[in-house]
Amino acid sequence: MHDLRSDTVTRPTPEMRAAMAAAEVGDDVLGEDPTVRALEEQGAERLGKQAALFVPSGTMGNQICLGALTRPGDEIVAEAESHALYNEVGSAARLWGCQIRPVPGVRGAMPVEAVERALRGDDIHYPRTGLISIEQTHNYSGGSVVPLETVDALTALARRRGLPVHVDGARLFHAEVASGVPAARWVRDVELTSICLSKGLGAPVGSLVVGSAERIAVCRKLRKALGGGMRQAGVIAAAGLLALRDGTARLADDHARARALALELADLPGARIDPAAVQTNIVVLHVEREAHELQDAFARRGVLCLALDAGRLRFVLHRDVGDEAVHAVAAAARSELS
Ligand code: TLP
Repeated sequence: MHDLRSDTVTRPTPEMRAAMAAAEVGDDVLGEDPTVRALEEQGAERLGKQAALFVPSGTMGNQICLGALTRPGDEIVAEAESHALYNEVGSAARLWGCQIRPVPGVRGAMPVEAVERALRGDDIHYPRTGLISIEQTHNYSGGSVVPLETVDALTALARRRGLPVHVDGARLFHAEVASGVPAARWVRDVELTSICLSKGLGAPVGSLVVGSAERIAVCRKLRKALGGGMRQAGVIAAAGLLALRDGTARLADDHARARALALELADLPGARIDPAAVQTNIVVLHVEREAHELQDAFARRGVLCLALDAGRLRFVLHRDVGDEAVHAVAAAARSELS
């Protein structure tokens, strides 16, 4: 089976397992786990911020950011197909009493004029706009990089309007590798960022929330409230350290394979993809045949992928799939779509 459902499916490398077995640990809720502390320090440094917090998942990372930056009744402006809106079980509402105002993006990038129009004035009927959230790279639009000019325009707008900004940087390092612009620059003017160690970087578990020391102290308390305070978490942070150190070095291979796959899929009847739009490790194919049905048909041909909805199939490149997976997808697609 070639598993391209997600870059979350990677297994820890032998080096990670060895580091996990040997990790020095302590009680992290008491701030005494040296491996977790090292991971938090190195994560903060990579993003040019004062502090970081190790959390179990990207979803918890995002939700802690939303909770730290809003108050109940607020509206959060986010892209219409963002993970926070689509795939976090309504948690902005469940946990923080916030609603999300969807702004459709162009390849995941919310136009700054549209965001400005979405910000609420002080009419008595309106909620307060509390936060702007940006997803980098943007998953459902096919791993596209939200351009730096857009990020800068959105953070400038937020500053003018006294609003904080959150970046869901589950795949921020893919943007770094695709653009050559360092991750720290991408989030320079952002209050809180969450990054995932367990996607393209290849750790088995874990994410980091990164920001100022003051905000991370607030996040630490929210993590505890959500039951995310982990004890001897150095056992998993040890793999996270290797993911952070080594994980970005091979992302360019995933990007190249994603482009190669997009080119293979580009001319098939019954499907549509713009290969030029494939900038990182995700390929989203628009299909005429029902996508869940196709997902099952691909699985019968040894290829696992994910139907995003009735009309889209997603293939994600990652460390545990190589060129042979690209050929297998192309062969399955030729059989099922032609
Ligand atoms: N995304 C998963 C699924 O939930 C769709 C995937 O396979 O891509 N932000 C972004 C942009 C994400 O893509 C994801 C995971 C998360 C946050 C949440 O991370 P986890 O799964 O660690 O909670």
